[in-house]
Amino acid sequence: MGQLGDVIPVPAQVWPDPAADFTIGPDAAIRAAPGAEPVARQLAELLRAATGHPVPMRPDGTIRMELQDGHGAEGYRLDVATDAVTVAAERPAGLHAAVQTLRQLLPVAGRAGDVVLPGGRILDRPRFAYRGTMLDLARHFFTPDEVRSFIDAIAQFKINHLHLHLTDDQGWRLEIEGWPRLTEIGGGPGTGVGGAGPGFLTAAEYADLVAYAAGRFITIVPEIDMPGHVNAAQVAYPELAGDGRRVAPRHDRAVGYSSLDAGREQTYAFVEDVIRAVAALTPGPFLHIGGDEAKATSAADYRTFLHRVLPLVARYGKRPIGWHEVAAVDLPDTAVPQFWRTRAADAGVARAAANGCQVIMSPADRTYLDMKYAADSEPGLDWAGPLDVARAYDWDPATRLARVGEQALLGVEAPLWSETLRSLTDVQTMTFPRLPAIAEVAWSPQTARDWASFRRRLAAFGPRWRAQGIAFHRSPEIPWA
Ligand code: IFG
Repeated sequence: MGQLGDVIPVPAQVWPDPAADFTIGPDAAIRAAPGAEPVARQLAELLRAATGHPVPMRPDGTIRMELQDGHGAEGYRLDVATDAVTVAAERPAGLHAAVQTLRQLLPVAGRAGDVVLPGGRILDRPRFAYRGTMLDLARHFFTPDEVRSFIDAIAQFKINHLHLHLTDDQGWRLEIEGWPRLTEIGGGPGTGVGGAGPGFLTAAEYADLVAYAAGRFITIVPEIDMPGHVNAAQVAYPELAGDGRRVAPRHDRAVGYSSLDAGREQTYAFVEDVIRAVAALTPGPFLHIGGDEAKATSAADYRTFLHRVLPLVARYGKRPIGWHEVAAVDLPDTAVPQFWRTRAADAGVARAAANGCQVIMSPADRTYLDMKYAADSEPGLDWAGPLDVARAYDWDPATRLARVGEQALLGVEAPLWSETLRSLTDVQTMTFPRLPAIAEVAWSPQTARDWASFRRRLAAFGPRWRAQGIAFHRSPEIPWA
């Protein structure tokens, strides 16, 4: 049995009490307060799988789930005593966070009979509200089932946003009403890097992923990348290529060669149709408009484009997120620049932060999960240097970018670009174990974080991921159990 605090992300406050262990026996039952039932049912399933006991929901249950004020949107209190286990949170998301903590205290092997939970109290809440990862479906498409299994895996580490990179030069992966060729062609055979990534999400499949993620308290953030990274859209609709020239499909890894025409009204009719359709399918508050690497767009046209498009996102009820280049214009304070380069300072982002914008930190040298683990490892790119587990762990988002401090941070996101990925196994191997490191950076107090403790806690996940069928990189940095 692990210790009460042997959890990733490490909880904010832990008071172990070895005299207060709780045994989940054959008569264990769960009592859920009104509103706590859906998460209580998730806990019941986990306890049944771990013990083999029936663990029914009963009013006299000694495993209690309650809703009470004072814990913030995702915080919780967990009390393990000999006679009862009590989980208290202000919102169901906090109850769900407590369940992710509890499940890490359960034995890896299922149906283990009676299970002893380590006694004591945890008082926990996240440092940052936005704790995300990103899956690039454009360079290589992953099926709804593969995305659902990815959602299950990341939810265990209290990740609460999944950014889906749906469009790029090599592919368009979400069907848009009124623009069928975007996916008929942009999601058709031969699309993707190396042509190995065909496929697309129907509106219904996307809506199902949104619901599936919400059941695990994960908000989907859809990205339509523009004005650059649009070759797939232009192949499908040559009129979007400005001078109407026919555009050839692209399967290579180059970036920065395509641009919508900021001077044509047709561009904005297209963009508005897309934003309207994506916003209608997305209950979450954010819509990502990309904005990165617009090297084929003049600086003046880039600003013209943003001045037309940012208000469209607001008109359809969403907060715009953009890669940090969007900070070239004065952003509304509802807009969220996502910093992704490796530099130590960025004047645009600092200005946006000074003007009240919140920032998502995705410095490539610390968070890009498509970076190789080591110079000689496959798959992955290496332009931001190899990224091993220690580098993904050993940084502070509040001091990473000059003049962008704690108060300006919405949170942290670890993007996984798929140019070099060809399977769900590749996705899992690049994600685990680095995403748990970044999840702890995003959830836990900086003062509670410690590499020696983290690598020991991480080692326990080897058997857990094997039991779950999740591939992971057996980094030599970690003393795997
Ligand atoms: N930069 C590009 C991505 C991808 C990435 C691979 C951003 C915001 C390099 N843009 O990162 O499309 O190609 O590491």
